[in-house]
Amino acid sequence: MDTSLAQRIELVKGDITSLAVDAIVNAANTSLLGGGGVDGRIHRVAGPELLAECRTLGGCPTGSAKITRGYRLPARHVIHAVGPVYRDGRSGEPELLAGCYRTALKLAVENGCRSIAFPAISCGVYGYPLEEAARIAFHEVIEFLRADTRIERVLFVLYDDQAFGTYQKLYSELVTSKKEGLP
Ligand code: AR6
Repeated sequence: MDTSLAQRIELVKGDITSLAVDAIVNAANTSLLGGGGVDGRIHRVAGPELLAECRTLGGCPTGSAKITRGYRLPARHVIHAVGPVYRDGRSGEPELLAGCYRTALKLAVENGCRSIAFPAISCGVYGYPLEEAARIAFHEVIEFLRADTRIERVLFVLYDDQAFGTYQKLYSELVTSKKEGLP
C-alpha cells in the first residue's frame, strides 16, 4: 500500500462548507458571481463579503480557478474552479476538468494551504458522469501529491451515498491498492 498517498487523501461525506480546512474548492461558473448547488451554499455560508470579493475578479475561464478569502466559512480560503458542462466526453471536457484540479492545487500551494477539500466538480447541474469525473480527480490529485509534498491533506467531499460509494471504490482501486515503492 502507498502509505503516504493513503494518509494524504481522505473521503468525507457531507457538506463542504462545514470543513475547517485551509481551502475549500467551489464548483463555480465563469461569472464567479454565484449560482445553485454547492456554489449557492458556499456563498450563503460565507456571507455577502465573498460575493463582493468575487466581483473584483473579472470572472474565470472554464478549466481554471481563482482564490478568495473564506469570510464566515470555517475554511480560510475558497478556490473557485469552473468545471466544464458535459456534452459527450469528446469535446475537451476531460482536459478542462483536469485543469480545474491542477489549478486549484497550484493556487493552494501558492497561498500556503496545506489542506484542501474538493467537491465533485461538474457532477451536478453540469452533468459530468460521476465515475469518469472521479477518475480524473484522483489522477490529478495523485500526480500532484507525488510531485509536491507541501499539500498534506486532500479531502474529497461527497454529498450523497451514491457519490461516496463511487469514490470509495476508486479509492481502493487507485490509492490503497498501489504497492509501496512502485512509481
Ligand atoms: N457540499 C459538497 N458537495 C455538494 C454540496 C455541498 N454543500 N452541495 C452540492 N454538492 P453542482 P456543477 C455536490 O451542481 O455540476 C452552480 O449553479 C453535488 O451533489 O453544485 O459543477 C454554479 O454556479 C454534486 O455532486 O456543480 C454553476 O453554474 C457536486 O457538488 C454550476 O452550478 C457539484 O454539483 C456548476 O455545476
